[in-house]
Amino acid sequence: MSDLDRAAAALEAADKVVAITGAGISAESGVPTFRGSGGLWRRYRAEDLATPEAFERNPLLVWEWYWWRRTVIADAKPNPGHLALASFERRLPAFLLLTQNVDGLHAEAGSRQVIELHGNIWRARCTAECDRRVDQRHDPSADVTKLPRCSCGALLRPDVVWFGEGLDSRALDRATLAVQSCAVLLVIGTSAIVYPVAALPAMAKRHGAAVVEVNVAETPLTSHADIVLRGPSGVVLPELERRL
Ligand code: BV8
Repeated sequence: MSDLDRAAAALEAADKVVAITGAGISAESGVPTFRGSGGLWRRYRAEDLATPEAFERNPLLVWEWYWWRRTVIADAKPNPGHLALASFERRLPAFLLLTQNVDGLHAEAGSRQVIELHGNIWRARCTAECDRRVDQRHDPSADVTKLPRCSCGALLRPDVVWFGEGLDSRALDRATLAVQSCAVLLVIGTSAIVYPVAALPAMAKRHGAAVVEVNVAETPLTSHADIVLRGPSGVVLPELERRL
């Protein structure tokens, strides 16, 4: 039985399936990954940009990075990998999608049961107590020369989780409960090194889940996975769906 057939059989037998995705699932949509070849991190040291200290030091530089990333993501469309996960949600008895991605492509592909653990690049939030959130997807006023401000006057920041910041506790609790009670955990397109999300697959395994990794390369998770499907998620996931 091939690994794809084994993975399909595990999905069909599962009462509950959870998927964790990272930047790799959006690579075939033209969104650069963080650490792969040609990734965002090559040209930008994320430690210099995706941190509260960086924003404190130079908010315009941080906004320029996010505005640039928005221009790349604005042209991106969901790829067959995103679409296959949206189909899993419709076809499997219980399916929850946990994503580290901030590009919003899972929702655009039709996934509804999605937890965006690292936030969403199209939202901005107030840096003051008002904590207002603003959807900037259609915000023509994103004038890239001046800093966006909340109606209360304080600076707005990208509504994403930076290094050194805690994830939303309710979202992380939901994600933790889900991986502790699923029969199969799909881990797709992530280098599996950013915590606390990188701790979830081991937690799932401890609670009896079968872990299936979908990646073009080896990661720290590979040796712990029950099934490894080596290949681009835009090819592997539709292949998996065809076997259901
Ligand atoms: C926190 C959002 C504490 C913003 C991001 C040691 C132990 C534990 C923790 C730490 C530690 N050292 C440092 C830490 C803390 C740190 C951390 O984990 N650092 C890492 C680098 C070691 N974690 C944090 O700071 C987290 N917060 O710990 O806070 C705390 C707690 C309570 C209260 C206060 C404080 C916050 C982490 C979130 C940071 N935010 N992004 C933005 O996007 O700008 S991280 C960033 O990395 C993205 O979210 C991204 O999703 C995430 C993970 O990267 P990947 O998605 O995996 O992407 P990557 O490029 O790395 O890999 C792509 C993969 O796809 C590769 O494997 C590649 O082979 C594969 N691929 C490529 N093409 C394809 C493919 N696969 C399939 N198909 C393809 N076609």
